[in-house]
Amino acid sequence: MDTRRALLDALGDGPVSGPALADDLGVSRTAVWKAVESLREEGFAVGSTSEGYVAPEDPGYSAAGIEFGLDAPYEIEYHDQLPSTNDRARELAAEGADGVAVVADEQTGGRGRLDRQWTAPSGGVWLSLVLRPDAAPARAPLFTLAAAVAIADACREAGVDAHIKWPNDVLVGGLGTESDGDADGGASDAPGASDAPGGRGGRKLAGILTEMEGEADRVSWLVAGIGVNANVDPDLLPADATSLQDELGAPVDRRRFAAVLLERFAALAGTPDRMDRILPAWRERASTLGRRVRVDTPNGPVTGTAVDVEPPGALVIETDDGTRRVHAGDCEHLRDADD
Ligand code: BT5
Repeated sequence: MDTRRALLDALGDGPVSGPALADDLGVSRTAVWKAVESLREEGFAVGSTSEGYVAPEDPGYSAAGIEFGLDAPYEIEYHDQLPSTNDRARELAAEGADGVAVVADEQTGGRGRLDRQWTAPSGGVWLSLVLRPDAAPARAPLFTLAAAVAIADACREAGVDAHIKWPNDVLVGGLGTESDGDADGGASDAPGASDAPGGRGGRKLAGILTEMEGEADRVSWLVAGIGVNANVDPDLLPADATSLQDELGAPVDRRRFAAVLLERFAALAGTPDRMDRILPAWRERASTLGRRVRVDTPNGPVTGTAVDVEPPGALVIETDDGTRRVHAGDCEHLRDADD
């Protein structure tokens, strides 16, 4: 274990002197002193008293809190409140940043796709990762899929059985196996009556807004904006939304959640050689494949059975008029009786 983490653990039960810490941790006194200094630099204010070192106050959900123990090559910029983490991330991207995750406890002007609003009260995980990947702009959708996998895995680790709806929603429920059925099942039973962009297929827990700037053959910067309703009261959210806290009946540790999310994302999309893993991982966690869907594309609706997702993220749909590939749009999972 990292000396700094061991040191924090050792201080958990009260003050411990430097020599006693060195003994406990099996390191030199200089190593103890260095670990204390390095913790202080990172925002963990380890105290000193006549009885020895004292545990710092828990930095909580903050840059130091998220970065500590984070096994991914990202730096955290934390704000209590921002209009939109994507807007701040775009500013940083324009200044040349790479590998920075902008995190806010609350957003006052959160954005969804197509200028939709994203409700982002205090308690969520609102995070935008600035990247400068060595990739062609056409591959950008893969980063959205990787983010969806990372979110789904972080939710599952927290104990919520989340699944992905193409291309960018992470949902809970709606698979026809729950006694309470679809969240919108009662209110919008008439075919086509569901006008929520999430459509049928479960309660929306998270969404992704990927933005980028690039030249013909190379992405200049990419911002993966991730919004997860973590510890949010669903009364504050749109009607077809849910939160981790509501699903679990208790708040989640957002520090851990954000760290798992960033680690999973880095494992899939951190370097070009890993990106082959994205589509198989996405397929495993998706609830869209094998379902009847209607995708509202910029060229009109496409209805049929979703059979696959192809590079860099196109949904393959078998329709009555043959196979169609859709690259963008809002996807609605249909029940068998709908069309
Ligand atoms: C999305 O758009 O799902 C992308 C959301 C991305 C949000 C993150 S938060 C961090 C970063 N900073 C930002 O400003 N944005 C990103 P879309 O698929 O267009 O879905 C938007 C629709 O979802 C809205 O029109 C509402 O119907 C619904 N919605 C809004 N807020 C929601 C919430 N908190 N939970 C679930 N659904 C929501």
